[in-house]
Amino acid sequence: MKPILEAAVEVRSHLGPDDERTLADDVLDGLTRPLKELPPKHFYDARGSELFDAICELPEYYQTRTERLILEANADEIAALTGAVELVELGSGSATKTRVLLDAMAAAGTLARYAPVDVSATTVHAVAELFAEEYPGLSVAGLVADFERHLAHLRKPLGPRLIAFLGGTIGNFTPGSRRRLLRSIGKVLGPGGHLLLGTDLVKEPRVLEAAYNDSAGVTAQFNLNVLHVVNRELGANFDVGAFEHVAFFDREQEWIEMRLRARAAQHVRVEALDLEVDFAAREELRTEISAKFTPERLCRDLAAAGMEIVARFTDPDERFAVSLARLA
Ligand code: AVJ
Repeated sequence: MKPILEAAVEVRSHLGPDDERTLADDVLDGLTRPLKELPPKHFYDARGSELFDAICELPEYYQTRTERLILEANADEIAALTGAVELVELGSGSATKTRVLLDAMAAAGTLARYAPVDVSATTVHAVAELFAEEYPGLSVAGLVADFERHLAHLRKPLGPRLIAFLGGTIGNFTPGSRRRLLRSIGKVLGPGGHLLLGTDLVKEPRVLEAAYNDSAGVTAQFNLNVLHVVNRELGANFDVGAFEHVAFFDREQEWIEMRLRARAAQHVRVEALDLEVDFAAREELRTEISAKFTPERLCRDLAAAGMEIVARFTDPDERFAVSLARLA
């Protein structure tokens, strides 16, 4: 017999054993290049996620609290403009931001489904349970997946869909992969769907650089943590203390770049890959780019993905923007 009610909470996983290979692949690719590089997604093990949460509380790091204020001020309008019945959240961020949007949709009387998408199964289960409990009658359809590859696995929309991609995470993507990702989001917006995109804005380099060189040194710990991840996961022997944190604003590219610089020449072995890597003294390994946007760039990137901006919300100092977009 068919159940009368859909299960309130459902979590599906699209990450298989193969996905563990990505760290190994990225390390092999990234550490054998002339300009060494590791993608920022590997920062976020349990300790890295804790450190990131601590970054969000730092006085210099304005992004998280600014975005939250913008959402609080405009969530009702976002709910009204979109008429969204479901919220898809990419990289399910902090519960507080999600709640602001869900509350507005509930108040508008449209809220039916919440779909958190994250690579961390723990995160997806936690937010799924949390919101199923807090919002009686809400159907929760979690997806443990990589939003760069698995968006097509989302359930069919129940009605107008709102896809939230917040926190400025889009900034981690280089211009080409950024447009590719936006295009793949466009494909799953569904009829009447909207994208809610959080982006940090171009501003005085002094302010930007302070946000990535905090005086408490938390960002430095966060950056260095990726070496602990590689040591643990791939049996590498990085001497973490032999590297130092570097972060600067590249004015031409309009992005913050984080690097780890070898204080002296280093020889590193990565057991799982049977790989030997040499660092010259002061050689740098790029660990993150965090793109900052002008309104024009944002418009162009969205247009390149077939989207147009419906509304743009910002704070009085224009530090951060939350843009609402739809297919053009
Ligand atoms: C989560 C990618 C938005 O780029 O500001 C914070 C990560 N890196 N401090 C950012 C981060 C260093 C953050 N994002």
